[in-house]
Amino acid sequence: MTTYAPTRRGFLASAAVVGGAALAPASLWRAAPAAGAYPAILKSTPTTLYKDFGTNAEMLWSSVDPKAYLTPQSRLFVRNHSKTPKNDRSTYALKVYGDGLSTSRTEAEALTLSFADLQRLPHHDLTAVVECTGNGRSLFTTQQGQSVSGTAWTLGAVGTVRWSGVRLRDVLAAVGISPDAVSIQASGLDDPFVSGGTDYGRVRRPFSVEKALDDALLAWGMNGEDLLPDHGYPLRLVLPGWVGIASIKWLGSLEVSTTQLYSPWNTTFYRMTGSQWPADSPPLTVNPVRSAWELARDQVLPARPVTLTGRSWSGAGQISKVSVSLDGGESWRPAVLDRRGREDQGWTQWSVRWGNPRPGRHELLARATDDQGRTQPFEAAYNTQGYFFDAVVRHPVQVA
Ligand SMILES: Nc1nc2c(c(=O)[nH]1)N[C@H]1C(S)=C(S)[C@@H](COP(=O)(O)O)O[C@H]1N2
Ligand SMILES: [Mo]
Repeated sequence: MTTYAPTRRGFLASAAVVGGAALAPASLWRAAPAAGAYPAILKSTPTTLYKDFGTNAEMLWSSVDPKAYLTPQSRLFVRNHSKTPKNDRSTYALKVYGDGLSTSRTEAEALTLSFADLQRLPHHDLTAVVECTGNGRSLFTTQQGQSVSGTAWTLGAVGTVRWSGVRLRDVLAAVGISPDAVSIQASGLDDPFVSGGTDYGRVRRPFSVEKALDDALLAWGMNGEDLLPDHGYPLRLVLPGWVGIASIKWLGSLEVSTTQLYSPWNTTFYRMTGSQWPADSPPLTVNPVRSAWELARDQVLPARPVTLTGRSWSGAGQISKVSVSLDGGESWRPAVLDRRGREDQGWTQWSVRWGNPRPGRHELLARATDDQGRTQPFEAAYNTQGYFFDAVVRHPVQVA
């Protein structure tokens, strides 16, 4: 996506487009392009920080500040099925309905909760990784020689942020939920997703009542700021540790049901597909273990001792061990775990001293294990949509 020079008309147009503009520093806003056009992503995504995929943009690992544990909103990847919608906190309403409420309600009879209603519930914060199911997808091709469909992310469709909001279990207790409820469908307020001539309707995905009552959050804040429009303003669902698609942005409704609910996002998309997978493979939920170096691919390093840094994360728990290789996988040593997600579900920062980088091309590898005993494999399981690339990445660098 192009970043346009701010013209007078551009500033006025972008201010009119975005209800929450006053909540974020002006520098985060992308000026509007020509009259009538409306960009998919509203915040600025400069090429120094992002790789641009049009409706999606990934964080460049080479731009990550090793001293910052949290990913700033101005640097967090964006994944939009259509485009960031315009929402206004003062008129916002969350609809809650379904036969799984203590008093069954059709969609037409939905309870509506205003932003002020939600803010009256106990506030809760948590730190968690947010990561796209397809993060690392391009490595199926570049590292495993396989072709897959979807955005060709490298490893930057991930971040760790501090969310603020209210627990979904407190919201459900306030509206009244039936003991027979099993499934909740979250729907976004963004435009319907149209792809290959098919209109799939609004982005929506069901999840278990068990997850809802465990650690699900309805979030209005990130890292102490109001959510930016691109990240779900005014309210999004957060399902910590689960695939990014589970955390529906611009949350418009929750349908609570006594029967399992379905949408294209748990049947067609975000399941393992391909000849080696059963036709009824389950919807993907908990993210795997992955690692990244805070370096560009093919980054040029000087031929003198250097401390290299990176991060590892898991949807299932804390990282307990990271092994690294600086010689293409011939020898391994433990990385120093510098800072972990002490609470909640953030990532772990690590470092390794490279004492004698010799001129030439080298491959750096990092392999993490989580406290559930899951270790990154050397080959990711092939699937046609390129989900869950969790293999140890061979990261090329040049020493000159
Ligand atoms: N309503 C809605 N929610 C959504 C999406 C979307 O397109 N629409 N994309 C999902 C996907 S695939 C991911 S990876 C995350 C990305 O969150 P972010 O853009 O805030 O980083 O949002 C999820 N929630
Ligand atoms: Mo995603």
